[in-house]
Amino acid sequence: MKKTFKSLLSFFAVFSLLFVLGTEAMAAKKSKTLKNTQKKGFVRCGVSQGLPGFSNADASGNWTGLDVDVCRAVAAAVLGDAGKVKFTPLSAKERFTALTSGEVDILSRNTTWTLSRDADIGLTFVGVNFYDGQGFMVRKDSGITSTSQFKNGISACTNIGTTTELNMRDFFVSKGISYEPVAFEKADEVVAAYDAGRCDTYTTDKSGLAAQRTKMKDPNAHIVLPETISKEPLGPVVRQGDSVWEDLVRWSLYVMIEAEEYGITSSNADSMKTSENPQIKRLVGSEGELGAAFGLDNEWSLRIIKQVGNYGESYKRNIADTGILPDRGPNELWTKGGILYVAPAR
Ligand SMILES: N[C@@H](CCC(=O)N[C@@H](CS)C(=O)NCC(=O)O)C(=O)O
Repeated sequence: MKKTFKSLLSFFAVFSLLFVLGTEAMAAKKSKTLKNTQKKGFVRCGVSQGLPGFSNADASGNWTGLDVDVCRAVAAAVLGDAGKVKFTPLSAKERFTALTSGEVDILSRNTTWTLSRDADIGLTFVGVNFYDGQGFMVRKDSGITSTSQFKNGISACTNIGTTTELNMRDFFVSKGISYEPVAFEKADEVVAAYDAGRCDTYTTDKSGLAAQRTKMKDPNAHIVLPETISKEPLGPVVRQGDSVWEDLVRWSLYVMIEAEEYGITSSNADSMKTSENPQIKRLVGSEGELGAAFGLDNEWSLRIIKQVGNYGESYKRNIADTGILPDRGPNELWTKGGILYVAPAR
């Protein structure tokens, strides 16, 4: 009898210990970055210094763009308001230090996911929000219609601290063409130099060429050559070491892409709560508990869709309707011939 009582006691002791450890583990899941963001009341987001369609501020300082929307989605999920974002414009050269030093908590700035950046001690890429590749722009009156016409001594304007510089080198070296790089830190300096005729070609991501040409004196005086010389998967980056924050940013982006796949939009999201489809119900929070993993309520994803829209809405608003890149190309859903394919939110 005594023995049974003793073993019962130790069973309860072990059970209570496991219970305490379990709850602590759950609490620890709430990340430091998430806690700080909730305390501050805004998401700290590093963006470009002005790239129409991706991250660009108007005269009153309102930021819009496909990259901006990733940070707005996180703000909607975490703070209930997509407007609660502090944007920090960063040049290509300074962007990673701003993230690792803790000045910003998300870097969403046409940044290419590469091995050396991802494997860097301080950085983690969370996904791709725009599949791109590097291209070249030339003046129409140069008569050049293909990179195969490039000659020795060609001068090329570009940005410091980018994959662009490295790919350009690889390209010209592999073709055996001598070239003169003309590089600046600020993107606007690059555009101004090319526009003023200081170089024969301007090279960057094709999305960047399309966006920056809108700033040129005569956008129609230039053409983007057909060749694509690299892969530039562009996406948001977070600091390494906070896996809950990393997951939260990743799934905020994925929710936007999956919402498009399931036909959930900013205007029909509420009515989708009573859908027959369990996957749609999970995305709008009327079934399952997908927010719990981040320590968030169940409407976190509904808020993203309602306040920011699905990926297609964001693309249309920022990139297609602004005339930057009307055709989605590879950035179309996998169900429609593109390569946008994300893991299922379930
Ligand atoms: N995707 C490339 C290039 C990124 C980049 O900084 N491109 C320039 C040229 S489009 C740019 O974003 N400029 C905009 C700005 O700095 O505001 C990378 O990650 O290195």
